[in-house]
Amino acid sequence: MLQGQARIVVLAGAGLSAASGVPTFRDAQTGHWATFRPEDLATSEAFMRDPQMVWRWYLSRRETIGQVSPNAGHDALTRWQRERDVTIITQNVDGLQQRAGGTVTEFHGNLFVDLCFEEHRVLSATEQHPGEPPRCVHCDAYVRPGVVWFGENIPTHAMREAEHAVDHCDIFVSVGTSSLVYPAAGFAEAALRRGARFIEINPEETPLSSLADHRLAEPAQIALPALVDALLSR
Ligand code: BV8
Repeated sequence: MLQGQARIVVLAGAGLSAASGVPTFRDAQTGHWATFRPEDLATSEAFMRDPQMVWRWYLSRRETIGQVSPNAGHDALTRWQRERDVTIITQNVDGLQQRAGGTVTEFHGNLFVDLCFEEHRVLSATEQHPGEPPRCVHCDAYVRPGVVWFGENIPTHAMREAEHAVDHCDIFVSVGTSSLVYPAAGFAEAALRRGARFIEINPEETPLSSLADHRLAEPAQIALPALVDALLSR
């Protein structure tokens, strides 16, 4: 099915970065953050209510991710993308697939980008007054992370890229996602409606598992290298 000229879309979730040591959203938060649910912190309401606390949460995640490396799952996706028609849509904000050399559509933004909270434009370090959070030198609003918060729309360019890829794919592969967060979780069904095949790679079941043509109930760092080796060796 995956051989030849098949047009493949891969939707990646936090499970792909788990082997690198990045806690998934479903993992209990550790340490100081253990008392919070990510869905409650990753919102503009939480940021407006307590900018310092939310900013510190993002700083701690930047620090964690700054110390980890892409894993064999990321490397396999990059290898696959170099040899075949593979589009990678990532829900992850950790930048690890790019560090592994892949080209991705960042559907939920990027943790390491700083935005002006009011103007919603990217700010370089020199455009910020230091602080927790820093402030925009142009309008004095708080600086926020360049991620898509719950309740916020997906960036237009990312949505357009993703929808186009899903509309034209032969096979839709979801890897390491709980398939709970929309609109990303809606892509598998959109692909199926168009007659594409659906492969799910996840050690756990998800609400979409019953729709999959094939399920690889394996961790991504094991399943992806094995799958890509098998495909590229023929
Ligand atoms: C929006 C950035 C329009 C922030 C994130 C229906 C339609 C539209 C919207 C909604 C809807 N229903 C509800 C909504 C609202 C909401 C939503 O989906 N809520 C959920 C909780 C029900 N969606 C939104 O708000 C989206 N915006 O729709 O705009 C709109 C506008 C106004 C009002 C309404 C709608 C925006 C969603 C983006 C949120 N931002 N991230 C940040 O990072 O701080 S999403 C965030 O959670 C992550 O980025 C990630 O994408 C997601 C968690 O999902 P996963 O990646 O799947 O990770 P998870 O931990 O859940 O699961 C890990 C999986 O890996 C598990 O299954 C596990 O078994 C597996 N695993 C573990 N280890 C491995 C593994 N798999 C393989 N290998 C391993 N080794």
